[in-house]
Amino acid sequence: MKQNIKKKSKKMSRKHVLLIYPTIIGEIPNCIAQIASVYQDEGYDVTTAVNTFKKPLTNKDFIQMAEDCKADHIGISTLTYEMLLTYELIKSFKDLGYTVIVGGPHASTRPEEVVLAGADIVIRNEGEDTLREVCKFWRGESHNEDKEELNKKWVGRTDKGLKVPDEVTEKPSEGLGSILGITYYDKVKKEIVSTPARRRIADLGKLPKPNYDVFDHSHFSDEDGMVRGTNRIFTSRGCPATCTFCDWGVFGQRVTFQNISLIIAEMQRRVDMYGTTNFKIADDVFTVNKKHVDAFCKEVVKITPRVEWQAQTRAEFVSPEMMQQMKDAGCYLVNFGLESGDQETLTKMDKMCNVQQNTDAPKQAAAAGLKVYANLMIGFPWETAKHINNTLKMVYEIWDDVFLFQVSGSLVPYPGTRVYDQYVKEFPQFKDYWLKKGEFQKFGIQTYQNTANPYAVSTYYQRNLFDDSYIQDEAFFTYTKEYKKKVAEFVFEIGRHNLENIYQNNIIKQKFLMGVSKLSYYTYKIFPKLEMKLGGFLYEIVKYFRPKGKRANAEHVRSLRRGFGKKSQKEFISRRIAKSQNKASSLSYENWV
Ligand code: B12
Ligand code: SF4
Repeated sequence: MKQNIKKKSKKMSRKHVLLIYPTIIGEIPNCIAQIASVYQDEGYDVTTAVNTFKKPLTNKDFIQMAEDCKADHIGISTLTYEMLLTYELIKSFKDLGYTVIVGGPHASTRPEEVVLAGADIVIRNEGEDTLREVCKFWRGESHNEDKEELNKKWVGRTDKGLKVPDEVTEKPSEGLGSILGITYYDKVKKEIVSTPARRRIADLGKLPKPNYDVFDHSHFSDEDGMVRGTNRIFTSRGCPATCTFCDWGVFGQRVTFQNISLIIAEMQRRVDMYGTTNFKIADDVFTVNKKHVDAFCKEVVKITPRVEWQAQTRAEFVSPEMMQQMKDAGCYLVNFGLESGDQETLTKMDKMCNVQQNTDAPKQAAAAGLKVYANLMIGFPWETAKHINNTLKMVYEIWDDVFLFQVSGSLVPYPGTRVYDQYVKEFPQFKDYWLKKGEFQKFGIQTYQNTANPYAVSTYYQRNLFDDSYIQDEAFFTYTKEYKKKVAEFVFEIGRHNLENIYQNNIIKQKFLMGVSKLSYYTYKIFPKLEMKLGGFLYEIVKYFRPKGKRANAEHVRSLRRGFGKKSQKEFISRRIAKSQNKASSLSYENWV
């Protein structure tokens, strides 16, 4: 076995790390941009490998890239889906003698599993400070085979499609025991060790700037030249809430804030360097602190040229004044995590807000002239048709205030969430589903899918109305017939609402697309594969006849369809403002569009 291990050269003066984002994405992943900066500060050269819609990469490609850049070691970021592929990747790298360091949401919640899959070190939660310490200790080139030990830990896992790694790294464990926030296999103790959690990084000002120059921009650029990802900015980390369905493990409940002048300087840097002018504030709850919002709004208008931005938040953390202030400061869209219009469901999911607040917030935002997106969730195991009815009631109340309800809100029990822990005994079919081969590897990705032919991998209705397939197929939980029927009604109402807004001046198109969606819905119910085959085929035909240049990439059109296009955004807001009493807000809107 040992002779198969390819030793990495120890003589290179500068070390080289290959950072991998294995799950498909359309923008520069922020975690890799952050981690790349830390590595560079620590004296490493960095190459990145991101699995993108424009250039999908396989495990073979990642390995080739590691060989090409002569990487000393590999860093991998993990989400929960397609974990088996990531585990195969880790295994392949280990077979070749690389040392592998892993972080991200999945590794943070299931660190032992990742070590069992072969990783040398798992960095849990916020990675910057921990990685710096690991870099100091890093001596990771010698290997030791200890299959026997791993075998013991592996009991009950092999039937889930995972293989026992052949060897584990010995050296990195030396001295690692004193580094907080990591998990690794300790050769001396012969066990997996998780050191105590590290305290959250209090001063975000000390974080290095994300490095976007270590990515191939051609894989992320929009038709209008924007490099996707350079527009995502954090002004805070963490969320004070503890929703039972949310994987909030990486940042936790403590909210830490970035210094306003540093945020503005960073935004200006991105305007100057990448021409980014439309920012997405990625904070979990941007408006959690009034003073922070106030200070941000006062400063963001100083960026030249003036930028527009959007943010996401919770319903109880906004007021009419704050919405107006944000609007006047260039905000054009607020995305609310409303989740439900049923009080029992809100209480049981620990949302810590009520239906009234959920109804008021979109109204306040809309009255200020902001475009509103709203996230709803369905599929909780306690829900009945009555709960969905109540959510629909709320939907009708805010019908004119919300531009889009998002299409992917079926409950997925992420590991580490309370929903997972509370219900896994009652619904054992979803125990460790990320380790099961097949469909479970792809969950959560259909609606987001943006391949060359999206309709070959997801149904028309899932992408255009609301994706209830996990509920109808009972992928995670079981439901009554009555509930599923009500969910279908919900899907069509959400779809009708969204189509009305996206194609607001074209009733024929609205009706036609609703008809196609219904056809797609019922075809999928009876012949799921046929729907996608047919959809994929028709899509190819439409693509063939579409005038050249009209559709350079699927992502762009998707953005337009979902209302990101300036024209539809402007039309919607003008229409809504005309309806609203608050005429004043329309004036400032014109100033910045
Ligand atoms: C912005 C965002 C997106 C953006 C951009 C994603 C990106 N990766 O940049 C978009 C809209 C594209 C997106 C899509 C999706 N997202 Co998202 N997203 C987020 C959000 C709000 C912030 C992520 C982020 O940029 N954080 C900032 C960086 C710096 O933090 P980080 O990524 O956690 O990385 C730190 C550590 O984890 C660690 N680390 C991470 N990787 C590595 C690697 C190494 C080597 C090391 C040493 C350390 C390390 O160090 C980093 C610095 O501290 C999080 C929620 C949250 N607050 O974390 C959800 C979140 C990550 N998304 C989630 C999900 C489910 C999705 C989707 C699957 C949704 C869907 N149904 O399609 C897709 C997946 C797309 C994909 N392939 O990434 C879940 C993941 C849950 C899970 N267990 O898998 C989260 C946690 C939301 C939640 N609370 O449930 N998302
Ligand atoms: S408010 Fe949002 S980010 Fe915070 S715990 Fe709930 S779902 Fe997660």
